[in-house]
Amino acid sequence: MAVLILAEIDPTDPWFAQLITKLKNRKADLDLRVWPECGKPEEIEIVLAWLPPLGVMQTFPNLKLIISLGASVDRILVDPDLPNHIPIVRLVSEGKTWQMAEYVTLAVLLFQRRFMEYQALQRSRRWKYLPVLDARVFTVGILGLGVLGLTVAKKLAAIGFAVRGWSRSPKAIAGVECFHGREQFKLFLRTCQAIVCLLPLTPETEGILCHDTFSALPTGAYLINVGRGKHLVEADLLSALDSGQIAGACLDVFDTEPLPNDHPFWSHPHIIVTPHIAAPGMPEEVVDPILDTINCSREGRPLEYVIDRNRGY
Ligand code: NDP
Ligand code: OXD
Repeated sequence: MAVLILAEIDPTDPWFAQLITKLKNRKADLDLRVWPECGKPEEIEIVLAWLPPLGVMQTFPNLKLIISLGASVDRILVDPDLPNHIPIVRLVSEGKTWQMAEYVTLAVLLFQRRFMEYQALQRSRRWKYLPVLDARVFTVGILGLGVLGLTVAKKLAAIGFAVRGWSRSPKAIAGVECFHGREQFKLFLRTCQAIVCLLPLTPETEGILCHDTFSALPTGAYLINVGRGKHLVEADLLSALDSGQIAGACLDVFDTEPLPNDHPFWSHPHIIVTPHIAAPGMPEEVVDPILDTINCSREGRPLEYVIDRNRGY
């Protein structure tokens, strides 16, 4: 039985090229196929999915498992023809978690130490001191305290930031002030100098980074969105930047990716754009969790990181 990589990708993409080589090197007997070269549909037992084309999964009658090649599954669940009895496992790896912690820490420090403003001053050759808020009072609010949010929160707390976190269910995390549920959302936002979106995209979280949320923050707060583009109402961010309610944003994910050439975010002086690179994980490091999951499935052992389709994450 075969494992199929089902992804709408550029065939020369180096991350995928490396992943394929490493999977083959580690497990020479793995019958690995890459869509659209599927062979006979009845031979496909496991799919490794990243931005999978819609409607394809249902054409594999013997499919037993879907492994997301990302931490998220929103682009898999969006398929209206997805067979509903197949477990979906998401990819969790230490390297991916560390990459996310690095990215967010960098963005928080850039904003707290006002580097975007210093870059603008540099361009006009101006030598000027800008006051900064001490990290202990520069409160960072993390939306989502899962695998990634929890690590990010702990790392920021460890380097001295005041950290708050918000999740669906209640949590107790040393050094992090925890809030949960819609009813505590505004209370959570009230003192955040920066917010970091590390939520999964679900019907409850879509559009959560909107005018109402920005208005509940202190004036001049910062936004870091590393969740999904659809968490953000783009027009609301542009208005909040115009009014000064939001002072700057660092965005890694977008409603349309790649970000269209004529999009206003590209040239906005208070927006940092990165091309969905916060935490891809290293191919050599995601091979183990993928092969372990394949083995568990084949040997009938319990699977880790199975998503709950009702919750959407
Ligand atoms: P997890 O599933 O481990 O954690 C999700 C967190 O979000 C949980 O704490 C959960 O609460 C919380 N949450 C979910 N729904 C709600 C809600 N309605 N209200 C409040 N809190 C909610 O996910 P990960 O940490 O692994 O990943 C988070 C997201 O980061 C991914 O879904 C993906 O979109 C994004 N990502 C982006 C990458 C990039 O490169 N830009 C790379 C990897 C991931 P609870 O704990 O109570 O269940
Ligand atoms: C992911 C991502 O979900 O890279 O893993 O965005």
